[in-house]
Amino acid sequence: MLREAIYHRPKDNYAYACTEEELHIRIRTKKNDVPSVKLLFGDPYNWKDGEWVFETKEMSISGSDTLFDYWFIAISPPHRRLRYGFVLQDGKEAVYLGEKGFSDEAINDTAFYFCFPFLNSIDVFQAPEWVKDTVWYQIFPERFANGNPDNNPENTLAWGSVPPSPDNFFGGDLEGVIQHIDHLKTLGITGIYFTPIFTAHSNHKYDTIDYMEIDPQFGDKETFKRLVEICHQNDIKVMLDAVFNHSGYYFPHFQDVLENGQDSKYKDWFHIHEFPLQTEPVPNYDTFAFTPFMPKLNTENLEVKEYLLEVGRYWVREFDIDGWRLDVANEVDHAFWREFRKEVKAIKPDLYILGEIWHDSMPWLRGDQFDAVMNYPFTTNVLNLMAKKAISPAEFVENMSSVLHMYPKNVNEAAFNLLDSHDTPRILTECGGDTERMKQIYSFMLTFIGTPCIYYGDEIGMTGGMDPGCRKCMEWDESKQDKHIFSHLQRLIALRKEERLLANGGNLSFLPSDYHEKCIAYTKSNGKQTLLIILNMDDAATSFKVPFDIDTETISDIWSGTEIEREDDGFSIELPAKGFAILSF
Ligand code: ARE
Repeated sequence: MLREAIYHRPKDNYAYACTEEELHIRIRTKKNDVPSVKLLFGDPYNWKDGEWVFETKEMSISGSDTLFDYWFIAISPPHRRLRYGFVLQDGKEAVYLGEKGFSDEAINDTAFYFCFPFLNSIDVFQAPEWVKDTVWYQIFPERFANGNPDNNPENTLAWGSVPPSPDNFFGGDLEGVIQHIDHLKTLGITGIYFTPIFTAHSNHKYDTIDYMEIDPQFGDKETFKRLVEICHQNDIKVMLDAVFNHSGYYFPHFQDVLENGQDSKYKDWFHIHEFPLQTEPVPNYDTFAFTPFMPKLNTENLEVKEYLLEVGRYWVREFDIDGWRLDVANEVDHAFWREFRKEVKAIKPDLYILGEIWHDSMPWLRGDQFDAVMNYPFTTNVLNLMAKKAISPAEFVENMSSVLHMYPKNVNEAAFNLLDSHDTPRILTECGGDTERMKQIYSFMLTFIGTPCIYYGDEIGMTGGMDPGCRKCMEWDESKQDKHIFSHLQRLIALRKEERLLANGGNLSFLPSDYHEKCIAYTKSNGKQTLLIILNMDDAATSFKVPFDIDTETISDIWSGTEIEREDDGFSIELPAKGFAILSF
């Protein structure tokens, strides 16, 4: 047994309260090294005749990645407190593991063991329940639809007349979204994520000038209020983009520092290294990346904090938005985000707080800051298998197991899953224009765990490379829209609404690794019903056995609407290349 590979540490993703009663406990061992792991546990205060009273329960493997097996158990301690350890056995030895290390026998001292001191309900991570049922649609407002030419900025180009560039404008606005709400309603999405809409200099608006105004090229507050009302009337949530890590160069407070230098009353609003300020050849102040036109805000400064917290409150209080997506969230201090959560949740307790973080985000997902992050590790893994074919299906499952075990289950359930965005090439471009493959990839995302997001235009087959290529004007000429993709996504979204188990609740687990030679297969079950999703990763039609003892004569594929008859050796299903099935039993 390789003890060096064994790891557990409460809390985070290894020991967490999944509900107010249920603890989830995980431990990691070297892959295929330990055949049996038991949880040894008891109430910290339950002693009898000088002996600590404990019991043991078998744990099960909830997933494996390239290096490790992840063991799991759910347990509901009667008094919501627990001392626990592990008994690891292979053919040759049994070892006991507690907080103080390994032992060859059970130790009659609770101090040896790990501790989950008390399951306080306020500590339970709780993302808004509605998020799990939401299918998001991301809109880059400048490129979605020009509904009101009167607010066109200078040099606005004819819609889609030339390729997008970092500096050109086509006049997209909020009125354009209102005029196309039927497109979104027909698709079936139930949430819109808008990239920034406040007054800013650029076409992307990540260089804010006024956090309290709608950019005039997008419209005004009355139009935005009407947009939110119309979305809500159509059961569509609205999430805005908060750019608090930095302001724009023309943000009046930064302009004041440029003009007055050390005498500016705003000099401590930024991280300035020396005066006078200089923007080139290298800015002598902190910025986003090395972009001189995005000076980093000092969110530890009380005035800045108060200013931005009011921005956070204002758009929730006055316009009833349903979520904030937080730009460059990982570079803003944790203290600010803890206050931000308190302030905006006080106004709207079920507001969705989504951080933009591309890496492991456990420190922001403990329940005191974000409800979720943009799940780019999910994106990378999906692209590597399904678009780039750079890994095998079995490696994909290992990588996805690793991604899932980065976080608690209740964090995974609210994860913001995406295939592309305004910062990445479009998924159809990543698939080399293979629409069948792209449809299969969306089928995966819309049947997986987490809340999925469709990037505007993907639903009609738009392509585009890295920013700015991925920000083309939305294609509204129906003769140029791929209706097959649209109806595929429309059906998937409708099925996700009909089949609750697809969207919410239940437990997801991949089939054993040796099943994944030519497919990706996972189940979602709630103890009563099981859905088995199989995606054929082969380029040829392939038959797959259903590796479960099912005591019925037929099972349904709820995607194709067909019934599968039992054969002598059980059930199997033939899938076309790049096809998939959702079997229910
Ligand atoms: C654009 C071009 C750049 C160019 C720059 C020059 O894309 O290549 O150098 O212009 O001005 C916004 C605009 C962008 C603009 C950028 C800078 O939308 O068009 O860039 O401002 O002016 C990292 C951050 C992540 C960030 C991305 C872009 O971690 O937070 O970089 N994403 C947000 C928004 C962007 C926005 C900004 C931040 C700035 O979503 O749209 O850009 O407010 C790896 C790394 C990630 C990295 C990711 C992408 O995966 O792990 O950390 O994200 O690549 O580069």
